Amino acid sequence: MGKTIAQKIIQAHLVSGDMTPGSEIALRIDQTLTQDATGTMAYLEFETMGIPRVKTELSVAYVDHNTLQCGFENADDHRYLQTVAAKHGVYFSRPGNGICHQVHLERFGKPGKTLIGSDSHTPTGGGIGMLAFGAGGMDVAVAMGGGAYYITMPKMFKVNLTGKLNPYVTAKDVSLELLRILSVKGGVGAIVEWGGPGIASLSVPERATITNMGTELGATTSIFPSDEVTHQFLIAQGREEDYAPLASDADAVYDRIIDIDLSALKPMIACPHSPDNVVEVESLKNVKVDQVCIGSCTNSSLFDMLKVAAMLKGRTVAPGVSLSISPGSRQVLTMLADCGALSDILASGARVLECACGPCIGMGFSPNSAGVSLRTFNRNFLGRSGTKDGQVYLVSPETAVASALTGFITDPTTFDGDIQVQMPEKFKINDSAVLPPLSVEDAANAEVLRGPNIKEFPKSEPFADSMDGQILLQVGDNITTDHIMPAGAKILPYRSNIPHLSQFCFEVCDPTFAQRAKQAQHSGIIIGGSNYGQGSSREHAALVPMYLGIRCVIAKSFARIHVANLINAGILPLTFADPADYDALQQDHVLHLQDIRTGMADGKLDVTDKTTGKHFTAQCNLTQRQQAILMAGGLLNYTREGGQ
Ligand code: MIC
Ligand code: SF4
Repeated sequence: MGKTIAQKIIQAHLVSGDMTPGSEIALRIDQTLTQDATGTMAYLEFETMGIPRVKTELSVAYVDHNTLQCGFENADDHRYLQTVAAKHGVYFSRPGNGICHQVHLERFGKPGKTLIGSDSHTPTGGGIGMLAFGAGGMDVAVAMGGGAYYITMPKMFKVNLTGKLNPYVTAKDVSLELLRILSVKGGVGAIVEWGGPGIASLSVPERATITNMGTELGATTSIFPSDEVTHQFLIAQGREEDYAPLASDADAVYDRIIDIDLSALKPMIACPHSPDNVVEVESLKNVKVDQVCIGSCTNSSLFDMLKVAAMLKGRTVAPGVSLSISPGSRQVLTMLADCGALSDILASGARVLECACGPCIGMGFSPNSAGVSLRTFNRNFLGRSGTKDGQVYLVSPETAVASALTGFITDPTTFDGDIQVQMPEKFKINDSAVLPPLSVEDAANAEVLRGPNIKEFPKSEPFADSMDGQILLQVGDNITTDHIMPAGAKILPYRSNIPHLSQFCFEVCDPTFAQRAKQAQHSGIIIGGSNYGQGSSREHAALVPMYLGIRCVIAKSFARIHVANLINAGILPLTFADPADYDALQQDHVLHLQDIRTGMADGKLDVTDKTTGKHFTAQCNLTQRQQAILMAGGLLNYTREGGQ
């Protein structure tokens, strides 16, 4: 039987396991990336493993999330990351050099290689034919130490593209269309492979927009073939030697095939507050816009920015709109400056921000009260922008500019003008903001500099065989990690300070949660709906609840990275055997979990609601390794005890 691209890469990297969908597989990881907001924890974890130098082919530490430096915290963390990276064989991409996924694509990504990153949008690398996964910091730390990455063997989906995009219809619209079809849960347990005759007309940055947004489908990852388009991109980046062709076999079998005719597609928009709340832009008439933000790892490539500049050239942003533009990397910004496009952007009245995540993660540029903000980003979760009642819509750069110019949500196909943009034959290459690690000799004596913001890693406890736990919170479907552990300018600087962060846990859902959890007499339990923990890879959404005494989450279903983070943090993830049991539970009920060890091994546990006297069955789909991790009280304890 023929193989898909992903199956070929998995086979070439398989350390253990069987490639039947649903079974656990372990993969050898060629490259890792971290960003600062998750990286501090990942390197603290790596340090506790006592391995002097990373064992991957390449590991890069980026600083792109926390660049505001409103106090000593961020600068201290940057210094920690720079020194810990230098000591342990990791390249360091300095603050301002760009967003990790954009820079990695430009300078390091290689077709056919495996990459894990402590950021959920690591699948952006699929745009260049990498098998790239978002993961929790602890999994990345293990991979840096040469350990395998464990996942459930995914199903294979294929999106077959035909036709060609019409002017002003973009790769972002393709992503939004797929979100409309599949929803934020539709990709769970699957790798989405893109193919068909339509892909030949999509450049690498456009492909990367699509694989980036695959994260919002809940997909394990997304990937494009590596073809002549990939080859030309690598030549233009001065990295022809990194090229390797990659294609699926003609008789490869997919679990689901979705056809999209690019020629029939229209500009799409995701309405508040979910990336799958998608409609056609033209259906939204007379919606006044307060703010437009262009950038993020989804839409900040040179290709995107040149189109933006071409549309803005000679025009002025509407008086009621505040427009921000954050180029994805220093390379993009430099090339915009060199060709004059930056002047066109500035002349339009746009505000140019640093090459960083910025507004995407609520680091500045929050909208006004109840403000309508159009963003070229990938997430519009409630409160993520920093303004609680902000109305965030997700759009393409073209829709963003058309709307910024008129002041209303505007279908860009009504825009008057032509914006043909060509990819350059050569990108401008200057890697001066990427610092190579120290030599082995120099590293031995190098000091790692830690600031007072770096607090000790919280400790989790092994499980006893039974426990009483109090339901401290019951939440609905599609709870994101932004609900569990919000980010934003006030909180993000404390990513290496779990005690401080803990005050904000679940603040969006219930501001009393953290206080109640601290005062609880029993261990804590959270009850979730379906797709619990979607969104970010931040392990803080598991470490902080663990610090607050949460031992178990019972949900209708979980998002992939978050459930792995819960297990790594020593929190037991259970699912309802009968989702109707969810309705019988209420906050403050005390649940008794009996025979936890045997239950884990059997795949089901008997739970008694001591408050009502009712029983229900909770499923516990854990591999033996995951059971052992939980029994040890988390991955760090497990690794310290010699577990693989
Ligand atoms: C995000 O987009 O939510 C983030 C911020 O990049 C996160 C990582 C984090 O929380 O630090 C992600 O996507 O994994
Ligand atoms: Fe940064 Fe936003 Fe991309 Fe996350 S989604 S990596 S915050 S740009």
